[in-house]
Parts: sequence; structure tokens; C-alpha cells
Amino acid sequence: MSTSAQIGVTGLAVMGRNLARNFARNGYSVAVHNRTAAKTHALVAEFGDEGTFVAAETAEEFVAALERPRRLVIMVKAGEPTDAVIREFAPLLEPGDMIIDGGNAHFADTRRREKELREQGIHFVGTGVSGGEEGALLGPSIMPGGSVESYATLGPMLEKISAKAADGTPCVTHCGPDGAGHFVKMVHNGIEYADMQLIAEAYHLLREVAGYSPAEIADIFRTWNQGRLDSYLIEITAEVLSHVDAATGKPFVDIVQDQAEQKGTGRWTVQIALDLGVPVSGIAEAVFARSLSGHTELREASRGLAGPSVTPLGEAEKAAFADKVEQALYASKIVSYTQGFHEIQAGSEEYDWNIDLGAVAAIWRGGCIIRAAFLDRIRAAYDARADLPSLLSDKGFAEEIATAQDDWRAVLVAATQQGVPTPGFSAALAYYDALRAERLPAALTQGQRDFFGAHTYRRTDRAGSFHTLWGGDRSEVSA
Ligand code: NBP
Repeated sequence: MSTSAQIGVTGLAVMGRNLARNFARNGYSVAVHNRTAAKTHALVAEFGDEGTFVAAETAEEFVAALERPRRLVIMVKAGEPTDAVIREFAPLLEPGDMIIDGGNAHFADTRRREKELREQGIHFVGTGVSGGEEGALLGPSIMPGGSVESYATLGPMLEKISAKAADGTPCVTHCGPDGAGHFVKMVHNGIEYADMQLIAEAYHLLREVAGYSPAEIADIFRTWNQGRLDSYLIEITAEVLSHVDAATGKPFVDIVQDQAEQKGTGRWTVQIALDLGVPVSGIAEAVFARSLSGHTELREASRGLAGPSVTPLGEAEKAAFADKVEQALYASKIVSYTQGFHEIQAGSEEYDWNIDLGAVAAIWRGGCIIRAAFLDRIRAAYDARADLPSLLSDKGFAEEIATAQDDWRAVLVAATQQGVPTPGFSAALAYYDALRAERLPAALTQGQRDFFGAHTYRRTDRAGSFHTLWGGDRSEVSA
């Protein structure tokens, strides 16, 4: 076999197959391989005319087909299958070769794999890929980690196959060393969970409080999509809400079971945030909302619990309420992204990744699920001030929230009075109010901790740690 392919893809299920085709369509010669060879042959038979493919049946053939240094993309099921593939291929590779893992790996696994392979001189490039099946084919948002050296040759190829933002910029950036790319992808997915939950709550409010039909709500979302909420998720929400089930003639959204599933990246985002001490309450509520929806027996057992009697708004009030919901959704969205970017910043500091937050916002503008006009604003905020303490510190966002907050609060009052759950909107507002508070009740918490556990506290008026002799004369001692 000739040593000709510029890149290889192993793992040819939906993602790998489409990524391989994307490379080929962009003029690269692509070696293709899959554990079950039938998929390799099917790809070449069906799409061989799209570019240059080199089909390999065995790992040896696959490696032999790649030009040096080799660039080998793994697109298999994340977890043990990725380790199995690495075990199979690594002994066949040489120093300087690159293994690019485009699966949804946990960044801690990526760090481990990168370290092990580095000892053999192999570059392991953990790479987040977002955009699903279609993105993989037409241009995903790509979040590579790994060495600067590997990015030097790999970067231009990834830039070519990536999505392009409206201004033509490729949606790919070298996020940082080892697990940085998969970390950024993890938080991307966490933010995606939050975005979806907030949209779901907006829908729920428009349906239950305002009494709009799914088709009417679809129109409202279409209007919102013309403004500052312009995004892929808002766009597809309108599509889903306007879809009518062919079998029953009912709105599609009414015939789908209301139990949301998840694959785990949202949960990872929250777990890691807990480890890093970053309050991602909006993302956490989104993950919990999905898990609550799946507790069918618990929900069944709770059906009879008392709630307020719901009286939908009158015709005259509906449109004004919808405008308020838009404000609440936008303000809550700013908070979700504030929390997500805080987590990336904290991860970057913890692992010494030096992640450019503005560049991350820029590569999410196209190709990925959370792509949105809004991300241009975030990029501009970080471009204006790279060490921005929080997105809420950006003057533009702060002003928009200042404008939105009365409506945001009014929507939550209505939701509470009508008994419509809004965990995402509520968590976002609580976060906002907590951050801007002059004093938090954490002082009382510290007092309680000192009372039962002598955990000590710091005073507002002088330095040091103190303990009050709660069981004695309640005098204060230095701790
Ligand atoms: P899947 O996650 O369904 O994985 C199927 C592929 O893994 C097949 O090629 C299969 O080979 C291979 N594989 C398995 Br399973 N175990 C293996 C093993 N022990 N050794 C070698 N190969 C093995 O595919 P996907 O949905 O295309 O996703 C690929 C990756 O991309 C995943 O990590 C996923 O999380 C990530 N991702 C997916 C999406 C999406 O929208 N689907 C988006 C972004 C990222 P076989 O054909 O022989 O069974």
C-alpha cells in the first residue's frame, strides 16, 4: 500500500464517517478504518467519489497508509473503547506521530492518555468536536488540546474542515495543553444543557401562564430569533414546536413523553465545578431538571400535591408577558454563560492551561449546538478586557441585565404564583442577586459553624481568625 494519506480516521459510525468525508471533500487524502471492516467498505462504496479515501482493514494497513508524521483521528465510543484503540495503535506508531481523539472523552482521561503517550514521544490531541452528525460533515466547531507542536501541522487542517463564523473565521482554536480541549467541550455541553433548560422554561411559561398554543409559541420563538437571542437552539425550538404529529394531528410536543435523557457531559460539568468550587447553579439545575423529569414514580406519587389554581392571562396581557419572558430568558442566558466561562477560567488556572476565553467564545459562533449571535458579544467582552472577573462585569451585559431585571423578576413572580417550575430562571436570578449583594447571610452560616464545630470565623473589623466560647461565657478568643 502506498504511503499517501494525509490523515486517517478510525471509528466510522456517524461522526467518524462524516468527519472522514469532510476531510476528503476538503482535498485531503484520508485513510479510513473501522473495527468492523464492513463499515469501511460501505463508506468508500457510498462516498468514494467525494475525494481520496484509502480503505484499511487492519491496524497495520491503516498505519502504513499514513504519511509521516502520522495523524490518526479516533472517533469511537468514549471510555474503554478509546483506550482499546490506543492500545492497538500506539505500538505501531513512531515518535512525532499524532493521535487525535475526537470523541467525547472526560478531560481527566485525556490528561492520563496524553501523559502516557508523551512518554513514547506520541502527541495525543484530545479534541472536542461539536455540531453532531451534520456538523462533522459540513463543518463542526473544533476544540483541540494537546501540544503546540502538534497544532502547528494539525491546526491548518482542522481550520479547513471547521465551521466558519459569519465573519469567515474558522471555528477552531488551540485551547491549551493536554485536556484543555475536552474540558472546553465539556463546559460547552454544560452550557448547552442550561440553554435548553431556559428555552424549555420559556416555552412552559408561555404555554401555562400566557395560554399560548405550541404553534403560537413557535411564532414567538421565530420572532425572538430575529433579535439578540438569534441562535441555532432558538431556531430549532420553533421548528419542533410547529411540528404536528402525523399519526394524531396533535402538536408533536404533546405526544412526546416528558422525560429528558442525558449522556453525561452536563453531569461532568457540574461534578467538576463542585471540585473546583465554581457555582454553576444554572447548569446544575438544568441537569437536575432532566433527572427529575425521569423520576416517573416519584412524579406519579406527587401528582395530588396542592398547587395554586392556574388562571391563564387574558388576551390583552399575553403579548406583554411574552416580551417579559424574552427579557428573563436573555438575562438568565447571560448568567449561564457567566457561570460556564467562570468554570473554564477556574479549570485553566487549576491545570495551567492558559485558555483564551475570548477565543473560546469565538469558536462557538459557528458549527456547534450553542452557536449564537450572542457569542460575538462575549468575545468582544473578553477582547476588551482579557482579565474580566466575570461576564457580568462587562458594562454592556450589566446594562442589559439592568434593563431586563424588572421583567425577569415579574416573570418569576408570575411563575411562582401560578406554580410553574422555573429552576433555571430562578437559579440565574438568585446567582445575580447573590453576587451583587452588599452582605450575604454567609456570616450567619459562619456563626453556626463556629457554634457547633469551633470552625472559627473572620471579623469585618480586624484581621485574624476567631472563635466564640459558645458553651462558656461567650467571650471571643483568637484562633
Ligand atoms: P459511537 O459513540 O456510537 O461509537 C461507535 C464506534 O465505536 C464504531 O465505529 C464502533 O466500531 C467503535 N467501537 C466501539 Br463501540 N468499541 C470499540 C472497540 N473496543 N474498538 C474499536 N472500535 C470500537 O459513535 P458516534 O456516535 O459516531 O460517536 C463517536 C464519538 O464522537 C463518541 O465519542 C461520541 O461521544 C462523540 N461525539 C458524538 C456526537 C454525536 O452527535 N453523535 C457529537 C460529538 C461527539 P464497530 O462499528 O466495529 O462497532
